[in-house]
Amino acid sequence: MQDRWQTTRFTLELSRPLVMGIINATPDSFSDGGRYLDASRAMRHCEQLVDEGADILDIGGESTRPGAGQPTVDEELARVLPVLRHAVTLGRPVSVDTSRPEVMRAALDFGVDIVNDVRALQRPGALETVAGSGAGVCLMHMRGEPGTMQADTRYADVIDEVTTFLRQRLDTVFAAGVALERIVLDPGIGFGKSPEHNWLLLERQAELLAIGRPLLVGWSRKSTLGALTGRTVDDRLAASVAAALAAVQRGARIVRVHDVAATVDALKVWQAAGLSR
Ligand code: HH2
Repeated sequence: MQDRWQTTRFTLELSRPLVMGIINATPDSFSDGGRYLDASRAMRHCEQLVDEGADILDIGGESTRPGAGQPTVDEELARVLPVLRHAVTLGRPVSVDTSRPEVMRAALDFGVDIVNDVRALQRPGALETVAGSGAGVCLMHMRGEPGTMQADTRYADVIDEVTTFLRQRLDTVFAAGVALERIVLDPGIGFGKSPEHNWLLLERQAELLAIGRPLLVGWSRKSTLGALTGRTVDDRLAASVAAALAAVQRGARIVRVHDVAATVDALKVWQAAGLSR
């Protein structure tokens, strides 16, 4: 079923595009690093994003920006758990942005609804952890590791490589016992890709949709938008909203964004204009 995402507590109808609001409880995220490292500020930010109309809250404790260092498991747990515990009380599905099975397990114990893994459940133990839960999952394509992924961004055929990878991960995760309606896919904008690759992934998004599961995409404030507009990371609101709309117009069903209020407004206009039909 293409238009539904089954998560632990919520069945998300994808008949309209959903907005996933980002909360980075990290010291070093590329756009908001350090702003929400303090748990109480991160909790307030969750509340604010709900007020602004976020459909999903995505909380992470590891920055994946190129060259970012990796926290220890204990550091990552200490960053995200207090925020997750609060977030699950806010009446919206909550996602944990992590690749570590230890963090997934602890988050799932708190009732978190979705595991968003930029490494597509490839770390030992991650697949089993998610399969043994009822959580939704986002499987993302990334080539290499954040520390080095931008060093070599050559592809023979980026569309073929991304679709082949996502199809294989979908098959593997399904075979491990995760029902298809629990899975969404993500091309991983900016993860081991040049701006040209990212634009091509948007232009030819239909080929990713043909895999048969809904697409989640994250263009928000990314450097490809900076390369196009010449704007710094704090000045990419208009470009981020335009990219989210373009992705939705090309069939994405969930957009992962920092600027929830602006994106929600833009999507309301998009729908009122009849573009969703
Ligand atoms: N992008 C980032 C992190 N997690 N997850 C998915 N599914 N898709 C994405 O495109 C994606 C993601 C990077 O953005 P951000 O979280 O703002 O930065 P950082 O990794 O530096 O914390």
